[in-house]
Amino acid sequence: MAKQAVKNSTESPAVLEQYYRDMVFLRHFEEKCNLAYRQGKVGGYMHTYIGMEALAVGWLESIKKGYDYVITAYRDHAHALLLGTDPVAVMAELMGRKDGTAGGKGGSMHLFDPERGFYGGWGIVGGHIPLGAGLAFASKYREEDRITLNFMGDGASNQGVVFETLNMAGLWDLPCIFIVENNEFAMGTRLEYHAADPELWKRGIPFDIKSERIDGMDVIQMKNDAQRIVDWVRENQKPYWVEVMTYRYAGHGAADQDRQLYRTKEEEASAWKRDPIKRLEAILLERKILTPETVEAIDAEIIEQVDKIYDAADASPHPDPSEVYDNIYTDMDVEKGH
Ligand SMILES: Cc1ncc(C[n+]2csc(CCOP(=O)(O)OP(=O)(O)O)c2C)c(N)n1
Ligand SMILES: [Mg+2]
Repeated sequence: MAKQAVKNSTESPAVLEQYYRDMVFLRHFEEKCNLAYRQGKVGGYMHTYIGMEALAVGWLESIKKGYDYVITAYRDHAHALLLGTDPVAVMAELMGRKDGTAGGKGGSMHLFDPERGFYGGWGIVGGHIPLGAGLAFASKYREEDRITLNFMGDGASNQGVVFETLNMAGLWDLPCIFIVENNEFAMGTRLEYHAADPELWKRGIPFDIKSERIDGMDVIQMKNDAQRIVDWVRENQKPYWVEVMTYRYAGHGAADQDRQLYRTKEEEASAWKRDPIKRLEAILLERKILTPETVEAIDAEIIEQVDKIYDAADASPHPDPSEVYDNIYTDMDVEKGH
């Protein structure tokens, strides 16, 4: 079925090229983030999405950007960038600078851009899942037809709060899509060692939630499946649970330099054969939408674009020390409740 969807895909050449550009942009952007980390310009934790690009591109292409809600964990650069958050602000946030999305106080794990429907960027594994259900509840309560994409990792799907949230989502028919980004690892722990039943797709079933497993390494297939599910949830105003199969090429975070403690070089090399960027590139070349020359030109163009983003972010000043206590607490009017 997967192959057929790709073969029969009706996306125009321009759309397919855009998916390609988006994925290449994310890859180069995050390679630059890794460089900035190694240069000591990024403090705290940082987790890249390298290898998983097709997943976010497919899902975010299938929603109404800026209208629907999106929430995820700390592996959040791709989601923010694809929703249109200024890449300079994202890079500056990683570097702890004034022009960052949170003025440099949030860092890589806490990107946030509610104007574009992006509600973070959260560091506590599984902790944001009920918040995502809350977003879906809000749109239902207000009788809007927004849907919420509630992303989590395979490890996060074991957290107790996820099961409580699924119960409420099933009970209250929340228009929320729970998306498990199954990249086969929770830090250094392989799926089989952390999940009693590694078929994570089944976890919505006890809560009467439609559930399925899909491939997240082929962007065309991903987009088709995501669109079908997004349309169904918008139409039926009910939740959906999806396990998306992907792979994390990098270490867990930028500080994880010992990947061979939990997986072999051979496994990594074999996983690279499924690289979603190369996979789409092969299709574009085969359909003559791109040539080897245009592939190279796109790459060079995006590298230059990312270099400029890095320079602009690096030119942003560090926040003034006098602002250290700003935006930590908010003044609340107890009478009004906000
Ligand atoms: C409640 C909680 N426990 C432990 C951690 C430490 N921790 C950070 S990431 C992580 C692994 C999560 O793996 P997964 O959900 O598969 O997401 P991935 O990193 O693969 O995207 C752990 C255990 C945490 N941040 N929060
Ligand atoms: Mg994982």
